[in-house]
Amino acid sequence: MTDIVTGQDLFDALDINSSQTLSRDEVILGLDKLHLPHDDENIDTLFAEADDDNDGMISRKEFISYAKERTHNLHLVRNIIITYS
Ligand SMILES: [Ca+2]
Repeated sequence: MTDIVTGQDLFDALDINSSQTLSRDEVILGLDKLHLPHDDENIDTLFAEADDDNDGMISRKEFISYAKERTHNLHLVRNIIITYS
């Protein structure tokens, strides 16, 4: 495994039905699948920060833009995934 997890990788892991958009339920299911802790506040924050057009879905473009701004946090998520997988 490499030391780099990209926003694309995380989007693909969360996009369970490969629709190229993430719904709130899909994000929750994806985080559950990855055994990542989350709560309503986390999800609210994610959508408030990432859903730029406020359509209730996070597109790949929105997610990648969000992820690029938060590379450090992605590395933390990656470490959590490795630790608990
Ligand atoms: Ca959106």
